[in-house]
Amino acid sequence: MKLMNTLLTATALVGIGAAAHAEKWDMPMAYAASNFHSEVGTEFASCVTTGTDGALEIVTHPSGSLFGGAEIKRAVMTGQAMIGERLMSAHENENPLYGVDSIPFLVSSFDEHEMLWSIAEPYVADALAEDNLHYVYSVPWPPQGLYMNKELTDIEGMKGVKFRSYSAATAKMAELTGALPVQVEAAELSQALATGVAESFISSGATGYDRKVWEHLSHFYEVDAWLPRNAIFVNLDAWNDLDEATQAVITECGATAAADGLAKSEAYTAFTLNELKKNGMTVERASDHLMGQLKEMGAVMTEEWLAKAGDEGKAIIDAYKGE
Ligand code: PCA
Repeated sequence: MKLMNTLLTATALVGIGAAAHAEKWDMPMAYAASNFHSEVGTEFASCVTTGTDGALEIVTHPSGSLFGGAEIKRAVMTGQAMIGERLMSAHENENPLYGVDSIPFLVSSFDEHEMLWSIAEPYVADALAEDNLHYVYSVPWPPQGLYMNKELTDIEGMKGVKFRSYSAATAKMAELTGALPVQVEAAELSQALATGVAESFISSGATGYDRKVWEHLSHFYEVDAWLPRNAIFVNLDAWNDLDEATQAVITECGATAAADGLAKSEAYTAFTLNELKKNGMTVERASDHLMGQLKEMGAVMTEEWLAKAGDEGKAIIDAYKGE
């Protein structure tokens, strides 16, 4: 009887121990499940689940199904979700450093962008820590181009056009070109185009492909304005509560995901532009005249960003230009 009791107690303790240690984290993500960011996030989640032998299970929720894009950062800051993915530049209004990847025409290729990011990453990680978030990894979107429902040869053509924005920089672009900005998450983009709430926007070929924009728009101009990033972050209190071994698994899975995400983003660039063409869109580089006008606007935005971002912003840009 005594032995029986001991066995029962031991079993109960093991049971309680496992229940107390196994955790499940829901990971809200804003973009379609088939998008490469979401795919990489799902692989990252299973890497953590496997790497911790199920002690920490991460479950992804793409398409803004758990929290819409605009709510994800706050949800993780406040612990409503322990981990999430968000487009950093959508939060430039909170901290200019979040918009370091959206300074027009500072970088136009993946290589230039990665060089800028290697300098900016620790600054952005510090900014996130001030917001009670631990930065895990991030992945760039392909270069940003202009989607229109008509031919665009001169910036004048954007006057009065309803322009979907996703960040402070995209809203500013609308303002400077005389377009009318309307903030819309990618998950609601098809709807916004179908109902005429938006009739143009700046984004990657990837988002145009994901949202089948050829059903509504006719032109994509490659202008390579910038490459914005999605970051994955953990609630800082939840992070600090993890043991070191679990933190190490998350960090390693994050490094793998970052490398994989970059490769996927690069591969997706040509693929998606081709798909836009195949589906009847005119895909071409913007004319020199239009590029010149856009770059003038970019110079104004760069000055404004530097004025807002202070010493840290200047340090990043100076280091980048000195490379
Ligand atoms: N797609 C995202 C952000 C940048 C991009 O290429 C979007 O349009 O919401």
